[in-house]
Amino acid sequence: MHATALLLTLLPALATAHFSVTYPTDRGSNSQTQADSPCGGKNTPSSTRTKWPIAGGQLSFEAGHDEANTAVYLALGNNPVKDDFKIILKDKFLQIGLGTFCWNELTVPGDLGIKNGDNATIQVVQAGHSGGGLYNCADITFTDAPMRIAQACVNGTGVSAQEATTSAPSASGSGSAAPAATTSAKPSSAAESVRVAGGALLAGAVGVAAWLL
Ligand SMILES: [Cu+2]
Repeated sequence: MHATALLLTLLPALATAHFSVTYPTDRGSNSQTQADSPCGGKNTPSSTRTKWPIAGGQLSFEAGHDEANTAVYLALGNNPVKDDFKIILKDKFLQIGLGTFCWNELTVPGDLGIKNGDNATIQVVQAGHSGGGLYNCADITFTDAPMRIAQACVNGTGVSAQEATTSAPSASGSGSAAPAATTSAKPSSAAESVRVAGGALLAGAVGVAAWLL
């Protein structure tokens, strides 16, 4: 009985995420379900949403892997499903280093017709330990109010971005079926990837899984 009680108290610590979005507030994350698209097994939008500027805003996550291919997507609506995460906020790049990775101004494409009060969900995707994706979502409400960043964020010591690798290991070792357009625009330089939101664009069919394999 004592052993069981001890085990139960340890479980929350063991269930920490592979990575987690820290701003805007995420839905929560759990390492056991984080591979479930689109939101790491957290399928219910947060009841309290972070107000986030229509033009874009701050996003930060805590990296628990010392390197991982990463991308940030956006889906509009109150409760988007997997196929809705088609807007690229940050094309794939390689996150390097453990700790805080952040953008103070991650730009949202201007041609989406987003209005004050519209809801949306930001999705951060990272490659998992053996191929496949890991997911974490944060629910937002867009605002046209001039937003000031409460506290500017900086990357943790030794945390940076590099060009995404295209040959991350896969679990099966076999090629994925019909990879999507993986030869599209290269990420910008490391410095730009961190500080400047690159030319985000709408993709008709985003091969989210393709670059992870
Ligand atoms: Cu992990």
